Amino acid sequence: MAEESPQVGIIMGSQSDWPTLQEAATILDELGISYETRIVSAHRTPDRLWDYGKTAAGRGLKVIIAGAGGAAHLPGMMASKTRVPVVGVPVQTKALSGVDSLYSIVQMPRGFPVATMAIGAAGAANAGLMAAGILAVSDPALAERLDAWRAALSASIPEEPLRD
Ligand code: RP5
Repeated sequence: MAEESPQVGIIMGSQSDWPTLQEAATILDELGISYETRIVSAHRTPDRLWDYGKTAAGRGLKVIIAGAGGAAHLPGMMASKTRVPVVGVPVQTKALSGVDSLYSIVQMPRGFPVATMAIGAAGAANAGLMAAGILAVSDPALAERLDAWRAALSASIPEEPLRD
């Protein structure tokens, strides 16, 4: 579902963030949600960030998933540039395990929110599910697919643990 009139933008600060953000893309694929993927760095490509934020709503994006690590200013800067909801994914880092990313993303000033997920792969997958939930509010067919996805996950959890 990549690139076809994308409803969701998945952006990341670096190619090295892709293994994490891929988890969000996988969820969107499973739920049949169109998306695009871009490298947009707050520090290395600030003009690209500016243009992406300026055109996001007009291009029909409904949710932006933004992942970055370390001094992770991408989600917050994107939120300052567009009214499209931004879901932030703190990428795990070697130096500080992603706590740096988390703090950089979560602690936004009043007025410009970022819906901040958990650090790393689980956070990225949840970002995909958060985007799906937002879109499902006005898309009954997607709401049905999301309900089925959630029910399947619940059904996959055994009632009793396996014992050695
Ligand atoms: C951040 O710096 C990126 O989001 C990435 O998580 C981190 C390291 O980037 P690379 O040095 O791997 O390109 O801007």
